[in-house]
Amino acid sequence: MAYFKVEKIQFEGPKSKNPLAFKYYNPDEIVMGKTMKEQLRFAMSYWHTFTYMGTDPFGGNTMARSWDQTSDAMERAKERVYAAFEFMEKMQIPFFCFHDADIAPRADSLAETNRRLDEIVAVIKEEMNRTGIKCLWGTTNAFGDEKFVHGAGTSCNATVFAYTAAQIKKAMEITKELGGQNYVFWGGREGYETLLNTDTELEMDNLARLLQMAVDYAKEIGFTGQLLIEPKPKEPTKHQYDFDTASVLAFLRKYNLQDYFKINVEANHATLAAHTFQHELNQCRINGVLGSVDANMGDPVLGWDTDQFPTNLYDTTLAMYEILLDGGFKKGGLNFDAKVRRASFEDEDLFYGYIAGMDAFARGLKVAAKLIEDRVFEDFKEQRYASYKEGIGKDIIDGKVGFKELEEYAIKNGISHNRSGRQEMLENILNQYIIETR
Ligand code: XUL
Ligand code: CO
Repeated sequence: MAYFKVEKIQFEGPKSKNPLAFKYYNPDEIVMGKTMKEQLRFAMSYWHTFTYMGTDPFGGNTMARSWDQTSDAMERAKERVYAAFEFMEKMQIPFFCFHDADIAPRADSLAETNRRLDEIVAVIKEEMNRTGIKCLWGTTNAFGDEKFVHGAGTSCNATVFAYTAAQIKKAMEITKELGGQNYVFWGGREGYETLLNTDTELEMDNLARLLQMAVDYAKEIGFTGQLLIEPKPKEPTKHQYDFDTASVLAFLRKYNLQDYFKINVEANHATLAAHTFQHELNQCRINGVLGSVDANMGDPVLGWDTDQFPTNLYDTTLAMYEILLDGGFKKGGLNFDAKVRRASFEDEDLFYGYIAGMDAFARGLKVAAKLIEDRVFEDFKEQRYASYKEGIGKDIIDGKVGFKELEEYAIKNGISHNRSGRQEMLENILNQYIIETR
C-alpha cells in the first residue's frame, strides 16, 4: 500500500518550475571527486518526520497522517516503518536516524519495551534489505518520559541513572543490529534549572561515568560505529552541560574520553549558543572531532529551537566549506533534524521540506567546492598570516624565542604596519560565488 500520492522526486535542474522536483540535488553529479549522494549523505529524522503531529506548547495535533490511523500501537509502529521507507525511497534519501522511542511504543515494563523494539527492528531490517537504505545513527530518548524529570545520567536519583544505562544498552544493541554507522548522545535533560539544588560536580562526574560505560559496552559487543555527542546550550533545561563544542571538548578531556567521541553539530543549537553554524563546525574541524551534522535552522527573530528545514544558502555554503576542508564526511552525514511548520500539515509538505533542505545543501556543496578549488579564502588567509612564515614570526612558531628575546626584538624593531582585514570585499566575493557558481 502506498501512503503518499507524490511520485519519486527527480532532479530536473534549476530551470524547472515543478515544485516536486530537485533543482540542485543531482545525486550522481560528481563534486570534488565524489557523487553528491556520497558527499552529502542525507538522512531522514524518524522523529520529526514520522512522529511529529504538529503540537506546540499552546495546542495539539494539526496533522492527521495516513500511517497513523490504526488504534493498535504496535500496528501503528509497523505502518510507520512502511511509510518511512516509502518516503525515503521517493525522496532518494539514503539514510535514516532514530530514537528508540520513535520506532516502538514504550510499555510499562522495560522488558516488554525491549521486546517491542525487537519486533519493530525486524520489520525495519526487512525494509532496509528491500530498499538498500541504511542507518546513519541511533540514539535513546532519555528525556521525554516523566522519570527523567531530574535528568537521566545526571539525575539525583540513582535508580534513574541505572534505568538510563539500561535504555542506552538496548538502544546501542539495536543500532548495531541495524548497522548504524554512529551512535548519538544528546543529553536532553542533562543540565539544571537552578544551582540552589544542584551538585554540578557529582552530576558531571556521573555523566562521564555513563559515557565511559557506553564506551566499554560498545567495545564488548563489537559496535564499531562512531560515538557522537550533540551539544546544545539550553532547552529543555536552562543550562545544558553539553553547551557547545568547546565545552564538550573540555568535558571529554577532563574525563579522558576524548579518544572515543566526536561531535554531532546541530545548526539551530549553534544559534542558541550564540555561535554561527560555521563556527561550531570550524571548532570541530580544527580539533579533529567533526563527526556528523543535524541539518536544520532556527529563526533569527525567535530565540528557541524551531528546527526548521535549512534554506539559508550562506549557512549551507559555509557549512559545506568546513566539511569539505575536513576531507568530507567519513561515517557522518547530514541528518535533517527538521520539521515542517505546524500549519504545513498536509503529507505533501514533508516533500517540500526535504526538497528545500536537500537543494539548499546541494547548492551549498557546489559553491563551497568552487570556493575551495579557487582558494578564495585560503590565499587571502595565507597572505594575512604571512608574517609567521619567516623572521621573528617563524621563530615564534618554531618555539625558538621566549619573552626575553621578544622584548629585545620589540625594542629594536617596533611593529610593522597592520593591514586591512577586507571583510566587506570577502563578503562580496562570497555573494558572487553563491550567485554565479554553476
Ligand atoms: C533536540 C535534538 C535531538 C537530537 C537527538 O534538540 O536535536 O533530536 O538530535 O536526540
Ligand atoms: Co539534533
